[in-house]
Amino acid sequence: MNRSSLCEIIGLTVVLLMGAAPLRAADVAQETKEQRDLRMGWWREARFGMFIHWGLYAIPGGEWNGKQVPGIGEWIMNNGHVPVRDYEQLAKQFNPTKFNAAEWVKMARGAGQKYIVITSKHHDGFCLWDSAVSDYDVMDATPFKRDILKELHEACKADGTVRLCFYYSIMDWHHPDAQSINDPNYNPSRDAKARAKAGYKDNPNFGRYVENYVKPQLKELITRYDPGVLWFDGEWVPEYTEAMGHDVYNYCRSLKADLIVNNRVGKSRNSMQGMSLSKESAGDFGTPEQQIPATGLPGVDWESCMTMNDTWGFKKNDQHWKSTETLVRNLVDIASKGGNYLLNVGPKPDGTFPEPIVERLAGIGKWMAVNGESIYGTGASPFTNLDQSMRVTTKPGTVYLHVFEWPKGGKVRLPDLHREVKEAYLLAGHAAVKAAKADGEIHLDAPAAAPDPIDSVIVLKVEGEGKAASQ
Ligand code: FHN
Repeated sequence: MNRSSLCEIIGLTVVLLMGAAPLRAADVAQETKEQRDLRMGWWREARFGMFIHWGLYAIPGGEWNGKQVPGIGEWIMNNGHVPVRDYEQLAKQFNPTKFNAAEWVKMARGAGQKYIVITSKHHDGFCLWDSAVSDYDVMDATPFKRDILKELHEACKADGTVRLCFYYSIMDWHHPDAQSINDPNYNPSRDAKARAKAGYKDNPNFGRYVENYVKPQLKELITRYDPGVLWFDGEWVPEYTEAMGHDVYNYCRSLKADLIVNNRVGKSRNSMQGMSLSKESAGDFGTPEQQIPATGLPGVDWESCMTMNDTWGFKKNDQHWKSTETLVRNLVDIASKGGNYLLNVGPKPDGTFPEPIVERLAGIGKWMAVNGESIYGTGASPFTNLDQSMRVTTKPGTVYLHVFEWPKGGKVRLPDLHREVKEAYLLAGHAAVKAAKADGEIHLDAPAAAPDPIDSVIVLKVEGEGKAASQ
């Protein structure tokens, strides 16, 4: 047995033991690199997940009293200045009779997505599960009276390939101890000056909200539905502090030792738009949003969350859809920088996905069915200035060359890898590709016709197990 597998077994044993006994904050802080690598393992392998923004806001779908409300669909209560008492009436209309958890999981699996992150509770405070600490939930406030998260948990368990994860908003426009005391709908700006100008007053009971509402809800979500990730958001409210973030992080991990938590459990987004993890901030991965960091986030785990159109929650009139080509190339670009891609779906009020989303998920799935091995479990490219028509992802001993624009005659040129290329072939169909070193480059003579119009992958088997050398 070699050393690395022995370490893995030791690490696994320790994590399993840690899993058995509740973790103390000190245990969390003492996590070794091996233990962390083990805990993050499935998430790094997954590389591609489905974000789902679904809740009462799907019903108005961007319109209120017959008028279009600007901005993202799930913010309609705030952007439309809808009084809480009017907005909460939507619960009486929430009856997504076409909701089918197994169908949703099947679509994620079909697209090649290995995890689902669904809004258990967004900023509006409405809960998609049967919460013992709230009546503002799908079981008590709606005619639907089905525990959506429970059904998704069961569907993911039955499927066995897609992990269920939860988004949870710290900001809450409905709970009296959390909502703005200036005006329940007022979203405390992330900018302190703007807050001061608006005369924003902190809610003096926010600490009670965290202790008596947030933590009990997190305990319900973690102990009932076994999520892989807790994806926090709405952390920018001024009453929520980094210290609270560390406490909530440790609390969640004490309930489930191998849980993964994003960096918005703390306040690191404020430093670099959530793009990096500072040592003093809580959380396990960075969360760049609607962007792909130009050079990735070297040295930290990170995940780009992005929409397919311009809204997270469903909006009837947002037809500004990204092409399947763009979505696949985003996935490849992110993986080539060592990140995960969390691609969003905003289901309709009846529980089905908008047709343009269904089409795009199928198109991505078609590409992933052939080329998934060049994404799952890969690491970042060793190159810093590759031609923009190409990307590289890597595994030990293997380089995946992604060619977006197929060159004339199939003559592909790659900077020198400083490693012998033992074999080269097309990932689609495995046709051999001639590889030779010349003029400080690798010359690949591939078929004249591109194997795939979106991204054709050439596999290079290289000498040695280490990462290919950078330029
Ligand atoms: O305000 C939310 C927004 O509605 C959406 O949930 C995004 C997704 O990451 N997060 C916040 C904006 O950063």
